Amino acid sequence: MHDVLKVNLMANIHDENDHIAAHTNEDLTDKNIYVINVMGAPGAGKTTTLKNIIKSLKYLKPYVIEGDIESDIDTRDLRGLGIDTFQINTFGACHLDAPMVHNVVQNINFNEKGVLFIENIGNLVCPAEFSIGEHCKMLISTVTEGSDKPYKYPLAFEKADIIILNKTDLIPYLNFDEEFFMKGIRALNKDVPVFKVSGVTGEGFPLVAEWIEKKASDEKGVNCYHHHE
Ligand SMILES: Nc1nc2c(ncn2[C@@H]2O[C@H](COP(=O)(O)OP(=O)(O)OP(=O)(O)O)[C@@H](O)[C@H]2O)c(=O)[nH]1
Ligand SMILES: [Mg+2]
Repeated sequence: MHDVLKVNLMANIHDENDHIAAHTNEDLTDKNIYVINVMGAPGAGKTTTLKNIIKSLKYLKPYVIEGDIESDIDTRDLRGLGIDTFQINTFGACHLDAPMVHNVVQNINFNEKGVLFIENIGNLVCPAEFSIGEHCKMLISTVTEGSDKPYKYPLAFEKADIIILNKTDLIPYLNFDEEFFMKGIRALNKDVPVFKVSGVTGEGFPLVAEWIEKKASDEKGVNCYHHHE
């Protein structure tokens, strides 16, 4: 395809996506729902981390949308814990987009103020390119992926409003270089908070939950959606 045509086509896709994302964001802000786009590689521990953060929430009701290419394994897991969870299957697409999320959100009865976690497709590249109506992007990175990930997959680290470093219980068995990891993050994203957690020891989740509840209350009623540049 001609390069100029391709660039214009991509710009149109992003404009249309962002228009719908802004609409979802406004609608959910009005309903006092704080929306978090949860991103990370396959198996980074997105679902495990969500379960642990949700246990530590004090004031906000949790809602979850599970994005998966196929299967409802994570949705059944969360529903089994009594968490209001809704499924999106993309049947091939490597990321969620704003229309998919908008369709599901329209049918959810948000009966209490809360936080909506949207677990994106396990992928460290594509989800970072598409807004889906979130107030905040959470990136889950793990010590098992290696400390060079901010250098190799910069966009996700650059766009994140909060970064979770997961599976810290495994550090003794790996050669994870935390200083190198942090240096890579700081080159891309000067002020992003980085929380260390472990689903095995339970370390770190109360601080993450506290951060979320503070952000949600600071931004409650405010449309803080930023347009895609
Ligand atoms: N050792 C250790 N294992 C963990 C931790 N968190 C998650 N796991 C394990 O990592 C595997 C993947 O966790 P999930 O929570 O399913 O990861 P996910 O990112 O939701 O995976 P997908 O939805 O398939 O992309 C599971 O076997 C978890 O038990 C942790 O903190 N430490
Ligand atoms: Mg999962």
